[in-house]
Amino acid sequence: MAIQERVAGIDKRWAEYPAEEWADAVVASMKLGGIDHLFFVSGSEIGFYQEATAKAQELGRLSPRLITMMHEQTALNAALGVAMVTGQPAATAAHVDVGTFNYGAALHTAWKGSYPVLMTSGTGPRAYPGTMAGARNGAIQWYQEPRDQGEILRQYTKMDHRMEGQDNPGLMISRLLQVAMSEPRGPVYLAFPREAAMTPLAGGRVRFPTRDQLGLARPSWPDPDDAREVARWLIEADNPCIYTANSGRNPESVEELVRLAELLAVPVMQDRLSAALSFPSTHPLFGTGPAPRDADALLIVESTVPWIPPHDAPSPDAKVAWVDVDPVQSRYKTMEWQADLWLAVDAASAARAIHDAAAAMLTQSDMNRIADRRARLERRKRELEAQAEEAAQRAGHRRPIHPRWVAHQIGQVLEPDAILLDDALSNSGFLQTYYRRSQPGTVFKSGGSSGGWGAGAAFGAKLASPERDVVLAVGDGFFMFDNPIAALWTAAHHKAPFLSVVFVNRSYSTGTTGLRNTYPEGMAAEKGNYDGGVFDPPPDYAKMAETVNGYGENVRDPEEVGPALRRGLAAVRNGSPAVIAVWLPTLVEEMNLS
Ligand SMILES: Cc1ncc(C[n+]2csc(CCOP(=O)(O)OP(=O)(O)O)c2C)c(N)n1
Ligand SMILES: [Mg+2]
Repeated sequence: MAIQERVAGIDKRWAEYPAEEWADAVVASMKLGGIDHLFFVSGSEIGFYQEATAKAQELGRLSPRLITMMHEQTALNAALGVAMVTGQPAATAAHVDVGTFNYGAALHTAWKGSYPVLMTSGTGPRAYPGTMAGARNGAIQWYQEPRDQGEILRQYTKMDHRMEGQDNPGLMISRLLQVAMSEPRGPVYLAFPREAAMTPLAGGRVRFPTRDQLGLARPSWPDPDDAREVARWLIEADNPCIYTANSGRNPESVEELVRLAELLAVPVMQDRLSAALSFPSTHPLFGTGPAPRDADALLIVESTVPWIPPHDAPSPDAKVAWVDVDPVQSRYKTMEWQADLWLAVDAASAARAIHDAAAAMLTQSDMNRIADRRARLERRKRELEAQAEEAAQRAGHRRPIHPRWVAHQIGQVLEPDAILLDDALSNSGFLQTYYRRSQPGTVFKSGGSSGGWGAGAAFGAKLASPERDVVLAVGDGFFMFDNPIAALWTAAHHKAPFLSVVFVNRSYSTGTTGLRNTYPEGMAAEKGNYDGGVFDPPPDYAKMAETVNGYGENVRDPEEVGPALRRGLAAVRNGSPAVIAVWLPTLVEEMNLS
């Protein structure tokens, strides 16, 4: 019996969609589930995606846009870029086990960064030749079948599935997307055999529930007693502070956190590893707080590592409240944090509830104390900004160029709504000091620890927000991990150009400053032998842009940094990807300079 006859009418709330084979149902369900882009790297068994999307385009049916990509890691990072900017899922398609392996370290980023992406790959056909549509028809297919394809990446997914004969294909996509999009969000994987994808649907119609018909759970509200308790700790404290990192992944949380912080004049510190801007960096309360060990009431808001124990840990007398949809961080293994209250809620609801509880209990004397603190923190912010500006101006005179100056100049050229991707590693701190970002959704980091994220994610971000500038600030080592030519080609070809600012120190901090920190008295440091940490001379990053008819420039003069960035942005606004490679001292030289 054909599948359509089996599923038709199972649930009358499910709409009917035109589909001649399973692949048609799958692309329709993807689109209905919020997927606009399918990042595709070719393989003989995944031609069904090309056929289904081409057919949908021609017949005006629902389907994501198929985006031709040149490398699977770039494809997955591009999907992460779309998800990070839109909050909606994106999908990838790769070739059998080998393409799945090529997703590579982007799998780590997808998982640790909680991106709701649908990763797929075809499987090597295994049906006996001629017995069904999609069956084996080439010698290579005998090589392609692993014992269990999902096993390759299972520990980096919330759920994985191999599409099989008893499935309703549209339902399975909706279900995978429901899981990916429900908090804590995360990647899901589908192994899609060609034989399954090409299964005919009798009658040319199929029924399935959409992702939203299955439903996404709504964020919960904290217990009002808990909200009052945290409000009381923050009000009574002399030195309270909010420590955040990733809450800005939901842009709505930023406004709620600002309201709470302003009501009580609580400063907000954002971790350097933050996946998104969680608080406006220009706000007087931003960056003016105490270190965790000096605070007496700490509100941790979606931060994975708010301090390094034991040295930086809060005092035993301090009150600690920890807000996260998964506050015990079940995706991470060894965690030794302690808190007085764990609140399993999202940042926006928690901030709103604590704000409302606090507003109802503030006394006049509380408000006077808070006003004093506000004035003190505003003064502190002005001092910090003046010091940072002075340091930047001094750095601006140094030859060779100081990375602090590059970060400062990036801050000067960004439009308020520009999207900045920070993959600048050892220079990320400078970037945070100078980027001056106030709008939610204007700064992102990978959310994981893998190199290779930036250029693919920047392409995805631009594809999803064509009207905004997208700027990638990236270490020269990580830029090479990005598959730069593949990413730049896709940016040029699909008219989604971004500006890459490469910090050319010809070094890995891991293998230079990191090595010296690990072996301060070691032979390598004593002799200045940093083999393994320095790659000098480097490839010409600017020429990489030229290989795809983009704009590239090497900059060695501090006065040229700003003008070069503006030329790069102009090129990008004219439709070409641009690479501005700024030459710095190597990190070995920098250790002796500063
Ligand atoms: C895939 C991957 N391989 C290796 C590392 C280890 N690693 C962390 S930082 C770093 C150095 C990156 O160099 P670069 O991008 O030039 O930045 P810099 O250290 O110069 O600031 C390396 C190799 C990693 N994070 N990811
Ligand atoms: Mg480097």
